[in-house]
Amino acid sequence: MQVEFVTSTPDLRGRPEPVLPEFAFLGRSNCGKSSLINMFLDRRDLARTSGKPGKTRLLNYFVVDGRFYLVDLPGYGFAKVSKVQRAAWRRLFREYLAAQDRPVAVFHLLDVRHRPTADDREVADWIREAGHPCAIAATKIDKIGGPRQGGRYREIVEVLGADPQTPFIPTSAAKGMGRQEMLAWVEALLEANPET
Ligand SMILES: Nc1nc2c(ncn2[C@@H]2O[C@H](COP(=O)(O)OP(=O)(O)OP(=O)(O)O)[C@@H](O)[C@H]2O)c(=O)[nH]1
Ligand SMILES: [Mg+2]
Repeated sequence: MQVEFVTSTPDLRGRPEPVLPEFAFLGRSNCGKSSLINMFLDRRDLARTSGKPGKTRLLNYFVVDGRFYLVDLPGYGFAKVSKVQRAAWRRLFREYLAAQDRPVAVFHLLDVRHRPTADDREVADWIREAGHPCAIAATKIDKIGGPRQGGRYREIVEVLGADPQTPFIPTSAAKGMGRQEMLAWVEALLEANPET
């Protein structure tokens, strides 16, 4: 897998050319997003290394094998942000998800240990309204014993109101679990949309 950082942009006008399918990683702050992106890309520290002060409101674009973009969005739902920052991320997320001018698919990340919050539900609604293909990735599954996992997965699907057809991928960045399933979903979508 060949990965290059492309650009960081605070708004949709700064999205890179050429247009390629975009796989956006969305999740609550501390859900394990940077760790999962690094695991998915098979890089130790790529998601962090794009970081500069203020990165929290930027869309970070990586190009993978020249075929698709991985888009790292700011983590949402962090309790300590100001009203102004919260409004800014809502606007950025809404704009990004509502735009229909680029092919977008979403990995929605949820920490397996926590019941999805109102923020998680709202983001799930925006993804659905936009009609983007979406896979749910439960993160940090190594933190939960096997017998409890099924119940956690069902709760996530239920609370989000996800369609039962929605791909659900248990992952652990710590144990390297779920990467093949994520790649398979990406490949299936790329093959289904060869014109993009
Ligand atoms: N056990 C375990 N811990 C994990 C896993 N993924 C992430 N963590 C831990 O969870 C914490 C947050 O991980 P990050 O990857 O930084 O999460 P993030 O969503 O990018 O967080 P912010 O960017 O700060 O919002 C760190 O302490 C990680 O080591 C995992 O698969 N298993
Ligand atoms: Mg992070």
